[in-house]
Amino acid sequence: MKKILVIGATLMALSSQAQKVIPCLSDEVYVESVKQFPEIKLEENRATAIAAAPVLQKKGVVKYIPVVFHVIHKNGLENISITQLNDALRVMNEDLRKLSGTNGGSSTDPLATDMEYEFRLAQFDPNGLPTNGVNRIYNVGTDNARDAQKAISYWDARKYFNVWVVNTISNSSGDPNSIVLGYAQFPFQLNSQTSTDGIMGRADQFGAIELADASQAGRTLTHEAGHWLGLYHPFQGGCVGGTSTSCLSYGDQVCDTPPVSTATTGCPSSRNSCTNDSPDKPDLIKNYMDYADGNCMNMFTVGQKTRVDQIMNTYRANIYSSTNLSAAGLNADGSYKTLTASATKAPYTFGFDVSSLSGSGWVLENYMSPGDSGWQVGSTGPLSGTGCMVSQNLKNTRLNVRNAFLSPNIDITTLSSPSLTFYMAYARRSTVSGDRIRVFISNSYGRSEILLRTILATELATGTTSTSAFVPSNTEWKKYTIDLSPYKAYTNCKIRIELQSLRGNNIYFDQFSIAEPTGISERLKQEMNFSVFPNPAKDLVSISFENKQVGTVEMELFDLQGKLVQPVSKARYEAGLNQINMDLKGLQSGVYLLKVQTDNGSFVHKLWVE
Ligand SMILES: [Ca+2]
Ligand SMILES: [Ca+2]
Ligand SMILES: [Ca+2]
Ligand SMILES: [Zn+2]
Repeated sequence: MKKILVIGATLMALSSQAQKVIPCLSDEVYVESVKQFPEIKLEENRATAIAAAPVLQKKGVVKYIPVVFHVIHKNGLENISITQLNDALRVMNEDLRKLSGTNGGSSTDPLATDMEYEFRLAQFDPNGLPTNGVNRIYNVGTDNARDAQKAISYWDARKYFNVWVVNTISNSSGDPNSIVLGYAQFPFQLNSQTSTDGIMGRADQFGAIELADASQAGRTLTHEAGHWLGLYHPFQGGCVGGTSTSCLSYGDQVCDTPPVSTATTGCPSSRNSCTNDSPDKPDLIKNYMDYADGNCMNMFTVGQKTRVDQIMNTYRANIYSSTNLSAAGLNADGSYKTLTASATKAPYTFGFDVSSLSGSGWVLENYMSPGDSGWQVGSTGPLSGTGCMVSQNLKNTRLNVRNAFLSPNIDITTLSSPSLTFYMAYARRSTVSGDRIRVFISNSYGRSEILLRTILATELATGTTSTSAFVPSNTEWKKYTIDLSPYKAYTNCKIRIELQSLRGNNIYFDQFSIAEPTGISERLKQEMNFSVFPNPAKDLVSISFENKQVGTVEMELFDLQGKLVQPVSKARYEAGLNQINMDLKGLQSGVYLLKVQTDNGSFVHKLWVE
């Protein structure tokens, strides 16, 4: 049934000799499942009957499915980044939606269709708590993983699409020279095998960036998702199901996919492996459910969509129901529910002058260096105060180790031109040191990250190249500034600083700040001769400012939690001196922030109420 192909493996963590690549193990695992749970075969027959009598589905209704990635790792390269996981989702969604500008979108085959299914990282976990949709668990079960290892991390499969990321997958035949790329469980197995429902894939099959195997273009997952949605291989059973009376019950049980004798390999320009179909049509080489190269595949068919809609409606309707989406933090239209704004408000600064990060909201992700070469707070060499972040990178002997630390969620909507600043100090170990820092931003719990900046070793180096541990002097720190204005609507802004280690020396980080750009707001404040009197005040304050020319000035009073206490004024003011009074009666004593927005920018003025 399964053709095994041989390619020169370039996959990670493997020897360079040729390996048998098994693109998909779903059929073999299914046979094992039926042995264990014979009733699945009856359920499959029922699914066949249901799919053969399709009820007309509403077109144009996209079904959204919450996803959780379980990354089982042993601090190795299989612990892929959220950037790579997001790229994996991108490929699956592009393929399922036949999005224009992608491989699928360019298909002109009249049978090619938008499947109208889309995956979204979960925003809430099964307990309703915030999540970025990724569970990372250290477990040596990441090697030769199979169904048994799914228990290491699992969420209710009726509510989430479980995807397990592992280093290697065990092959049924036990052939040590074969590698399995992925496998899926069919929808009609759900009731018998709930806790293993989902797909498992090798870490290098996720997406098409970073550590991904470029030759598959991330489409191993598209293929496995196809099984999870209810599709078989077009070569299922070989040259059967090729007539109008047999196509719904034999082969892949889809009528518009011609039968295929054995799996397609590579990307042939044409192939007709079965000639007993009537009418005799060429194989659909580019079908995602065959085994052509990832870059070759580009279509699901109309018939496949009809089958999927039937099967999904029968077995998985709950997962895309609006109630379930809501519980996972999604709206019915696939957008994310608005999050409660973080209680931590910008302007925000943190100097790492602490002995431990606990309670600070800062989080370490030293997935690849659980020892002391990952990021930690340290008291050696800080730019200011008593501490700073340090990675004793000199001890990182493995290459491309990635360790990160993350800021708390910060509401930056309190700023008009949020600006991120921080300082770093670093030295190279030698001229080949290729370490790099990447700075990411996201809204809400680290999901859907955007890369803000990549800083290479040449730019990072502030100290003298040395093979002994680098400790910076005060003059060996460098300031970095990144404009966050494009993200100023983020109510839960999270910054992730990631070091990718490549033979360098120690690296230090201090004085993190998200605030209005210094200079600009201060200058504006000065130019306007902005003043508040008295300050501290009790019942009434007088605000005065000068306008160079006529223009709008808007003032709002916030408390330190960033909650709007009262709008103060929004009006056009004449050129020259302007004065307004603000009533403070009823305000609790404490510190307030007066946000002033003008045509030329904005600033925040602190106000003390007695
Ligand atoms: Ca068929
Ligand atoms: Ca044919
Ligand atoms: Ca410090
Ligand atoms: Zn398959």
